[in-house]
Amino acid sequence: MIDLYYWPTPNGHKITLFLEEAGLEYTIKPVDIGKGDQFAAEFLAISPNNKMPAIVDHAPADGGAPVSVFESGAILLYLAEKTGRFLPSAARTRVEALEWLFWQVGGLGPMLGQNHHFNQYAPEKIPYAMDRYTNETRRLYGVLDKRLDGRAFLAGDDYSIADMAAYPWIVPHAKQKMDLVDFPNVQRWFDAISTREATVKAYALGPQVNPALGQPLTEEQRKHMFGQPVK
Ligand SMILES: N[C@@H](CCC(=O)N[C@@H](CS)C(=O)NCC(=O)O)C(=O)O
Repeated sequence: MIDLYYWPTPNGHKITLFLEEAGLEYTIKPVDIGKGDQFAAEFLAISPNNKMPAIVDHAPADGGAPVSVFESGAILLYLAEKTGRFLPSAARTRVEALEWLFWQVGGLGPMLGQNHHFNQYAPEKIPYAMDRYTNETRRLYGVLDKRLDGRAFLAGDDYSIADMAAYPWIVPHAKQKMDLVDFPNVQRWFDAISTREATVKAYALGPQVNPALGQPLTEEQRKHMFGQPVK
């Protein structure tokens, strides 16, 4: 059994996408980042960077003590290795999946996260920052579109953890000021993933875990999410 420390955000969705695809049993442990759950000592013991997602695998492959993993890319890789699924085994395609997984966690996620911050959440409208991250988002969508030209998925013919990492960041494309009409390969890939049964199930969990999903943030939520104390 796997405990998934989760809140329905793009990084959280990555892991429910995998768990639903693989049909692994898991229990959701909500981490309400708007209430500050990410700073609780028990959570920090699992995820020292005070961010979800994280998992605890109570039945690791070696049969030993439970294994905890933080960072969405590390979790996807751990789960792929545990199940032998969604990561090609041939060295050449495997490294391609890893390249695009790392591209997501090191580039697409952080840059689009700043897009969300400055376009949606920042208390002041800062045109330089809004333009900077909207332009960077457009550039990254272009990179994704080029990669998907002539390929069904990021690592080739098969859906992999690289796609599971990238897809949730493309879901809010309208809020990022992107139009998928400008990125036809991304549109095709996006539609193919959106209609997978596991994707539908994973996204249905969002409003169950956070009934206020999609509503504007309250001052209290902003304080916990963007005003973290530095120790
Ligand atoms: N690099 C991390 C990023 C995770 C992340 O940014 N999580 C956000 C929500 S999407 C979070 O937990 N924020 C709470 C906080 O920063 O206090 C990963 O890929 O897992």
